[in-house]
Amino acid sequence: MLLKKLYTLVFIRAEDQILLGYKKRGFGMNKWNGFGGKVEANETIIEAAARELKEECCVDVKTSDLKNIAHLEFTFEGEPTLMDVRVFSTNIFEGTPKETEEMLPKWFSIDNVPFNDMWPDDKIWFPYMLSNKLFFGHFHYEGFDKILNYKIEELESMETFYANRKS
Ligand code: UAN
Repeated sequence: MLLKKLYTLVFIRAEDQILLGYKKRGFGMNKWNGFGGKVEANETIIEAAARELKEECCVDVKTSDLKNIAHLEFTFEGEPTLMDVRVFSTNIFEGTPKETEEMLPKWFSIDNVPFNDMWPDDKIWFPYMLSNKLFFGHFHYEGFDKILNYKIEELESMETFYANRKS
């Protein structure tokens, strides 16, 4: 039995640029990634996505402007938890990204994503995101550096994916 934990991950896009944050502490430290974290008990997933973005890089988004573009799952050999990560994207935002205690934000050209300083799975699913596809991915790790196996598929719609998924 796997214990599922719900997370958000937000990417801000502007023309051919993507905003990433360098994680300064905690899980994923010293890696570039989108902005996100755990969904709290008192909020919806999309509220958590907007809240984490604001907390981590001081950028405001309206929840209605966040588009759910992917569902990612991560499991780790010998670990009882499944990380259920809801991925969102938008190009509508307010404010200038600012460094916080958690993240150092930086714009990257979509042709120059720093994959060598990111989670190994990002190389596999970023091409889906950058070509505006909807997708599902499951990655099973040994430790934090080695992907033992994975599955990735393009989706027709997120609504259909969630409607057909058994919890
Ligand atoms: O890109 C990611 N890869 C990511 N984003 C949020 N979390 C928790 C993530 N985990 C991985 N790989 C384990």
